[in-house]
Amino acid sequence: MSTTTAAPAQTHCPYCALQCGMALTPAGEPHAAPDGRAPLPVTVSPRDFPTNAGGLCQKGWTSASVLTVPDRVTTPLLRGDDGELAPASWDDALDVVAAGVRRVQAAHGPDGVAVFGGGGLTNEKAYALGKFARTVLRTSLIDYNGRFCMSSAAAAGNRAFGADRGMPFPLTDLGGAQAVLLLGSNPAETMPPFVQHLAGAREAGGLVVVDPRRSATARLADDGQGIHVQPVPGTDMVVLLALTHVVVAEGLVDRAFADERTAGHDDVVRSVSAWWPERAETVCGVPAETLRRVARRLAAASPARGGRGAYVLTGRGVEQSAQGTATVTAAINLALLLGLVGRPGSGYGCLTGQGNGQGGREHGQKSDQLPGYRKIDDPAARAHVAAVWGVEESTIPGPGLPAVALLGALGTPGGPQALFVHGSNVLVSAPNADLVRERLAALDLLVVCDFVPSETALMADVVLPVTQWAEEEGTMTSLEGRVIRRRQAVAAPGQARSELWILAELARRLGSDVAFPTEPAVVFDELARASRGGIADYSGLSHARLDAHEEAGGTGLYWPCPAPGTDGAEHPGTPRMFLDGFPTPDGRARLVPVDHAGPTDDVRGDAPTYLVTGRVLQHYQSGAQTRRVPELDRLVPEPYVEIHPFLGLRVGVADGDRVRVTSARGAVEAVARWTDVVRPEVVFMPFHWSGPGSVNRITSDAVDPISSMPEFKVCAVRVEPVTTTPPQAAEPRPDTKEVPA
Ligand SMILES: Nc1nc2c(c(=O)[nH]1)N[C@H]1C(S)=C(S)[C@@H](COP(=O)(O)OP(=O)(O)OC[C@H]3O[C@@H](n4cnc5c(=O)[nH]c(N)nc54)[C@H](O)[C@@H]3O)O[C@H]1N2
Ligand SMILES: Nc1nc2c(c(=O)[nH]1)N[C@H]1C(S)=C(S)[C@@H](COP(=O)(O)OP(=O)(O)OC[C@H]3O[C@@H](n4cnc5c(=O)[nH]c(N)nc54)[C@H](O)[C@@H]3O)O[C@H]1N2
Ligand code: SF4
Ligand SMILES: [Mo]
Repeated sequence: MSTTTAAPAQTHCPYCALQCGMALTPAGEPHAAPDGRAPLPVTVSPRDFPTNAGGLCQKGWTSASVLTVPDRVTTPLLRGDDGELAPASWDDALDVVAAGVRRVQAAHGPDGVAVFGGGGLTNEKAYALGKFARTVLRTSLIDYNGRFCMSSAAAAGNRAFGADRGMPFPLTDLGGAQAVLLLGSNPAETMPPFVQHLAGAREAGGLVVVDPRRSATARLADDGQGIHVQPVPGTDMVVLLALTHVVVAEGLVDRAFADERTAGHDDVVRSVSAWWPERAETVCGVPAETLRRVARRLAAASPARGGRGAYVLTGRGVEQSAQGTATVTAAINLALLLGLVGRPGSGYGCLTGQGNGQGGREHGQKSDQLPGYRKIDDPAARAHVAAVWGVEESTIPGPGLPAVALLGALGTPGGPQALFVHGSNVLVSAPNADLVRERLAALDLLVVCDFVPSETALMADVVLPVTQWAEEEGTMTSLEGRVIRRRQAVAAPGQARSELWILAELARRLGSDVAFPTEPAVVFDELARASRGGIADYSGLSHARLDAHEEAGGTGLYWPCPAPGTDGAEHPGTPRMFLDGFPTPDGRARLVPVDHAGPTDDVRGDAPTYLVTGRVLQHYQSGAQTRRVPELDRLVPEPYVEIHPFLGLRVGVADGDRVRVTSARGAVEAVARWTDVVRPEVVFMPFHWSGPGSVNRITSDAVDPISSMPEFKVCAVRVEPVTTTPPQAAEPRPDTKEVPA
């Protein structure tokens, strides 16, 4: 691997939405790696960027390892007649893909081909992918893994505020708060450098963490000063309704704010009247006194009561639920009634997860969306984007299917028979994953773009090798809506190519006359034009402006950042949204009454225990990247089940035993870890592995009716010792197959 420049590249971490600043110094001399592995092409060092302030987590520190993993995909792979994947030339591979698309679409029409994108793609790639689907494939069927990630918070934010920017304020604002209510989020493991921004609230005794586990983050609040609220899984709605009840009953509502800046106050007040804390306690298991204490502490921090400010933040623990949109709405209602939104020093935010989870949901890879966070069924939006793309408005398809429904339709009669996957490992990360395996196997053509042979890639007919973060230019949008530059430090190995090039080549082969530029800066300019006038307006931004801004000491610019108006002045970007009003028709935020329904797959006689799922510090998502980093793999090499000793004793599972966890969808097996961080009626499993302990084989694919987000977090299971031989997977796991070099 050769280096393209000797100066350190000022860029950001490849993984999560915190987008910690890092510098990549190309190794002048081959840089020795531990364990006799291939030399690392770059050295990672943290930068002093506002989100991380010089910190990185273990994943960030070791991220360069993924550049040179031994099984990196460096040539296109085609599945041969012998059923094995074998190296092929780009020409042959792309010809096979183009011929497959033509064959499938001739028989099944444009929707015979579907596309699945990812929240890790740069803004440029996400934009190009949405454009490719709509203009070249002309399919309505495109969606992405962001549907798994924050779609409920997005839906609730759009409904309440008229816009969805995960955090409509800079992360560093949190530092000044007197109270932070963190629901279903474990940043101490999922965004470690984020924790420093909670220091102010902690010192003020105002950090409140709501999690059925005493997570690493909950422990930060468990020191007698903060509060750890430990509800029964799936009952956050009840916690929030009770908190709101107390705020109303004790006269803590910010009436001036509610009157001036919100609509729907009376309905919401009525809707919480039946949720007095003692009643809530019987459902959510949180002592009534704790609920009162939390409500009072939040209110005391609110500007209306002279406090220093308070934030309500949500994570996947409350969002990945069939009532996720409603639960986030309840959190927003609470924040609005306390007067916390749209004023400096307070706010509601969602901790968006993936590296470009924010930008990835703005540029048109969502089934119902066009660039600029526009709706695909809005005639004005269609006309605007059609003009930028140079196509007839009528040729842009309408809304397609959201992720779970899309995956469920693959290979069915009338469903899509071909699928492109860009940046997701659905075989491990989608709910009810054994069904997803069946659906992928039923496809006529599966094309996966990746830089590692993920479990999903190993099922493909064609694998196309792509560049990864240190090998490419582009932009990402952090969880705060800050648009930042990803910069190239090294050349890509072998024949790996950018997806921008792949899409352009396919467009040409498929006879499209729509332009697909391959220079990221040029793609960005087009994206900016397409977004102009939309909610997520990037039209005042360009790579050149972002670079110049950074050279002058800046740290990225926030959308909306419209193009200069008649006065020619550059827009400074919008660090804090909603200060002057909400982008709703009447400028007011909407309070929407919601009520508790409970998990779709709730506990019962034969499945009396809750299974909750989530993450560990060392692994990222489906583990496709971090399981290949020896330092991380060594620390957490296999799936496990957190189980309370009381439950362990009752069902006969000792610490270290193999345990079987069975849901209505099937069974998985893993090692039991006795711990009192979980409630006794709850077991917890991280989802980072394939194989017999791959928890998504048993999670529920029930979805939220508004956001279509799956209910990953809570389902009902039976827990028992493994006394018989482990149930074998129906077929050898693809991760055990040999990968050609
Ligand atoms: N190490 C690591 N960091 C990551 C990632 C990763 O895979 N690994 N992924 C990134 C991405 S894409 C995302 S989306 C974020 C996710 O970041 P988080 O939302 O922080 O992560 P999770 O572990 O999925 O869930 C958070 C917590 O929800 C709790 N929980 C489960 N059920 C419930 C419930 O019913 N109610 C409540 N209140 N809590 C519940 C779990 O116990 C867990 O502690 O992390 C990002 N950062
Ligand atoms: N049980 C359970 N399941 C969950 C969750 C949970 O909390 N519990 N969380 C859900 C959430 S929030 C998320 S975000 C999903 C994430 O799960 P996935 O969608 O599977 O995400 P990753 O594991 O990050 O997979 C990304 C894949 O794309 C590749 N990749 C990375 N960058 C690029 C790129 O630029 N181009 C291309 N073509 N490929 C790239 C990586 O190598 C990897 O193979 O999992 C969801 N699944
Ligand atoms: S917190 Fe997120 S962005 Fe920061 S180093 Fe870790 S994985 Fe990377
Ligand atoms: Mo996510």
